Amino acid sequence: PHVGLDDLTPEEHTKLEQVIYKYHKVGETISPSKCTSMVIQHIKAPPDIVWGYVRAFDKPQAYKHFIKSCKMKTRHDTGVVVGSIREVTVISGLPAETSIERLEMLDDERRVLSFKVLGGEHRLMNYCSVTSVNEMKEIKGRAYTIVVESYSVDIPAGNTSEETKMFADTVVKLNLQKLAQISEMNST
Ligand code: A9S
Repeated sequence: PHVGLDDLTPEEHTKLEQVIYKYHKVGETISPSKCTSMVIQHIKAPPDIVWGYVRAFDKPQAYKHFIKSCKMKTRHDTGVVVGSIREVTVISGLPAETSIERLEMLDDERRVLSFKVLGGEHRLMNYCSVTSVNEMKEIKGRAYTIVVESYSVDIPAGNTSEETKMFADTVVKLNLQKLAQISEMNST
């Protein structure tokens, strides 16, 4: 189950072990109709800058590809809180139109966000992800960040677990690359 952990140094692995165990559900048994995975991204920027993009549940298009717009479906005057629901509209060319998503966790102290797909017109039903933004301290160096993103999703009828993982991993990887790009641009 140590998906995506190969790119970590032993020090990074030790530092992330707790977070991964606690928030990214490694080792949990899941139903055969679901697919899970984890993607890791190094970012040469301080975690606060990265977290600023990740925590903005009402502006996913800032760092996510494929999203044209986002509209909050819940009241806005208290700000975005756990339970807030957004509707994202997807760019053309994908087998998707919209997605309805609820904020499940927003922990500013540990920098962890989780959301869950409630519905919409697409094939990733019950998609649920956890994103943690982790500060890594280099000895005598600058702080950098490792983002860990894990998810689980229903395997759509007619697809295999491998196909589902390939598709969702690709989207997550592209999003985390864009997150790295804009964070690094913003911190130099
Ligand atoms: O939004 C994310 O963080 C991750 C994923 C995998 C999102 C996927 C997606 O938004 C599309 C990009 C539109 C692809 C959903 C929910 C369904 C898709 O088919």
